[in-house]
Amino acid sequence: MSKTKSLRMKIGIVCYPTYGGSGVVATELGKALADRGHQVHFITYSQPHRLDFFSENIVYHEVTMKSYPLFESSPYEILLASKMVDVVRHEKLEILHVHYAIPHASAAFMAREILKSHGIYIPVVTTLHGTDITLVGKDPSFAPVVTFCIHQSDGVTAVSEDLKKETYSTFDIQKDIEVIPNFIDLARFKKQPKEHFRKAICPQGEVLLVHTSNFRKVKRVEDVLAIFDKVRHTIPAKLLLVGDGPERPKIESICRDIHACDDIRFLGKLDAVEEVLSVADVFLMPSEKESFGLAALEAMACEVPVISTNVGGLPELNIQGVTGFLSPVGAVDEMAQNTLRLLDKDQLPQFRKNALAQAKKFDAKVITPAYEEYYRQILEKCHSFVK
Ligand code: GMT
Repeated sequence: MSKTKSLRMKIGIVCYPTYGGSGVVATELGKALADRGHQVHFITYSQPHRLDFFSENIVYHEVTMKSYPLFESSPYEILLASKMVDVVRHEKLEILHVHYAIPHASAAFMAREILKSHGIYIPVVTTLHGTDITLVGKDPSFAPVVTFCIHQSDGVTAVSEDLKKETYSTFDIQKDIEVIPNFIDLARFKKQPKEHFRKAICPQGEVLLVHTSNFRKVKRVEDVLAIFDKVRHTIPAKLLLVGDGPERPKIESICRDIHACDDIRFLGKLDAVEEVLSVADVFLMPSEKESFGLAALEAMACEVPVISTNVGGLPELNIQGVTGFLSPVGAVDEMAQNTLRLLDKDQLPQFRKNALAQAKKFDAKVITPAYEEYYRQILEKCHSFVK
């Protein structure tokens, strides 16, 4: 598997520390690499929320915000680049892995150029996560910098084949992009016996639908409610909404309009999402765009089949008629019909088994060595041209 297993590396990881797929993937990757003996240095503006424990192989470096009367906001990219220079020099890092192109890839480029003047070449790997390409990155106000920085990175990975394709079609990029998908810690995300919780939520034996997201427009949470509303008119049902974000007030107001407040619970930014997934029957992901769909993978690992749209990387994860069903964006009638198909007592157990089998293909134990191997290739390539 990994030729690098015995080669311990000093790796810098830069990510968004907030709730959100890219930060979760970056943090979980750092933890897995630390478990495999590498020294991992996280560089960001606050402690990543899944990094709340001690590990002898993990160090956290905070980028301190600075203000000055002339600045409207803190110049984060410059502060981050300066911190990267400092950490690379003093901790003798061998590779920098930045997650989400904006602004991490450009800050890393700046840091790498500064370090050259100190006689140090630090290879930079950029992982594209999705909205950095599909929404924000393609905006003309960002596109020239994103294109340049992707080119300048020593290595580029994307979390799905579809994101790789979209990157090539959106930007003028000739560089090789390696696809390394999202992954899951199967020791944490597994179906747990939480029947007491299920009884509390579904006292009359109702079916239970779950949605997890950051409640941004792109997640189309209003479609979750539309699907749920159609399902509950056929079969008694409850809905749990995990997460929070800008669309929440609108979603709360829809709940009132459709008189569903007693059947829907908002759980907020819950850390132990696997406990909720353990009692769910179906997971709903009607996103407008989704480069991979980490939240759906978490559900599948807990044996919950998925109703999703057929956009982006979702067809690489959710297999039509096997682990759930896929529909065009906004096709809420079809998604509601398919939810009812999944809930059929004779069908659901097999869908649950299939979902788990599919999740196993994205086991962190398989994907972490793929990143190690990729780092090794990039280090070899960079060492040969630096020599
Ligand atoms: O959309 C989110 O949930 C957040 C976003 C992020 O960048 O933090 O997630 C993106 O990256 C995840 C991890 O690689 C992917 O699993 C998500 O599909 C992707 N989101 C979108 O493409 C909308």
